[in-house]
Amino acid sequence: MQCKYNSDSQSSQLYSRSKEALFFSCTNKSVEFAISLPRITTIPFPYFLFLFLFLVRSIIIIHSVISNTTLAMASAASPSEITSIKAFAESNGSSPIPSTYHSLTEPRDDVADHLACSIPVIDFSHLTSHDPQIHASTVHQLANACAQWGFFLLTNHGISEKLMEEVMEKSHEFHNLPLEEKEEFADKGPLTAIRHGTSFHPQAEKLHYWRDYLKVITLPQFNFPHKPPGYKEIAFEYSRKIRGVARELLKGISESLGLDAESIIESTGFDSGLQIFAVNLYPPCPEPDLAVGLPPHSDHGLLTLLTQNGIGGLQVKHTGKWVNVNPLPNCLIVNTGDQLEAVSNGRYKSVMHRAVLNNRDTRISLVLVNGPDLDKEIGPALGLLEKEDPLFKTMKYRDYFEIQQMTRFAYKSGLDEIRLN
Ligand SMILES: O=C(O)CCC(=O)C(=O)O
Repeated sequence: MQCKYNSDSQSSQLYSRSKEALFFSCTNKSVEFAISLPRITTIPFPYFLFLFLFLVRSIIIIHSVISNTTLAMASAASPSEITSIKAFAESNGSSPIPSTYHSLTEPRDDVADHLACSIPVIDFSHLTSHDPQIHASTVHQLANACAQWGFFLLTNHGISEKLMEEVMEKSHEFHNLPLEEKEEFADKGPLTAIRHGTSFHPQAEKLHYWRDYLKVITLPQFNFPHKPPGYKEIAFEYSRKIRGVARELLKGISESLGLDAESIIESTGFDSGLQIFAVNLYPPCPEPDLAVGLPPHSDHGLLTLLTQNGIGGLQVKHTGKWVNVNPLPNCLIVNTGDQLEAVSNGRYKSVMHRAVLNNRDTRISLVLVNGPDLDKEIGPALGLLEKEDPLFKTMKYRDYFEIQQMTRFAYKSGLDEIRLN
């Protein structure tokens, strides 16, 4: 390459500074560039510096755009491949979450905190009391709790603290099993006996939810994973105790509607009914203001009984506002489901609730949905229809369950599909 020095001392210096770079360019690339070299050497130093810095900055910008695009592509591609949000969260650390997990629609902090302490508390031992006055007054409280909130805290339910701690501990152990150990339970559809998965329904939904779950049908037949050791036995005991509590609550609820105590149990075939035992795990989320553990939804059964590992996150919609559910120690959180709204002919609403996240602690909730017999036709209780018109169609719980599973992705209540008028 032939290059001449300019006699101007500033430009000469410049030339020698730029020589190395040009040398590489020339050897690797074009002759044209070598030809234009003499003109570059005549550019005054400030302009050259400006051009040089501009070039460096452009390279940095282009590099960052390329690497962000690569990241975004990886994020967009990965959610459908995420089979466990727990595993993903552990590897992702505090990095931004994939945009498909930006599923929080209403701010989680926009809550009516002053209402949290108004969530009704029902003393179960009073409901089962042989003292007619104590029992009657508790039935009255139950009526108000179901009609006004659809949510209440249940104390003195008779399930030992030890059993509740053990089932929680085993549930944590289950979620801590290596992924390959849980593969045999991979979700194969809503009425499969045992299913492990993540989010709501990753294949069908557009936005994903920061939750892993184990869902097991524990009634009318008991199913459960055979690992970790001892989990199945503890879960059996817990499932049956919860069913007993739900049965007593339904008797009180029947009475509160002016029906015979056994009326709802008989008309729904409750004693051969469905129970789904769900174990939700919500790992800490680095962006809890963007993601949600579970979107607003109602439950399909009659009564849901929930307990958690001391970490809050459940919110209930009450008079148009989200309210944090702050449980009392060792209580159960109870909510009314769609089937109870239908049976009570709309008197006891199935209430929307959701699970929000935090960036510190893993939250676990044990959620036992107690429903009617899948093959029983369910509709407004006949005793109520003596004085009022039915508000819901009567249909088999199995058929309703299918409708509900389909509508939940559209954030609609399955009840809208069976409402009359
Ligand atoms: O984890 C919670 O608090 C809510 C769980 C729930 O609503 C569900 O599993 O349907």
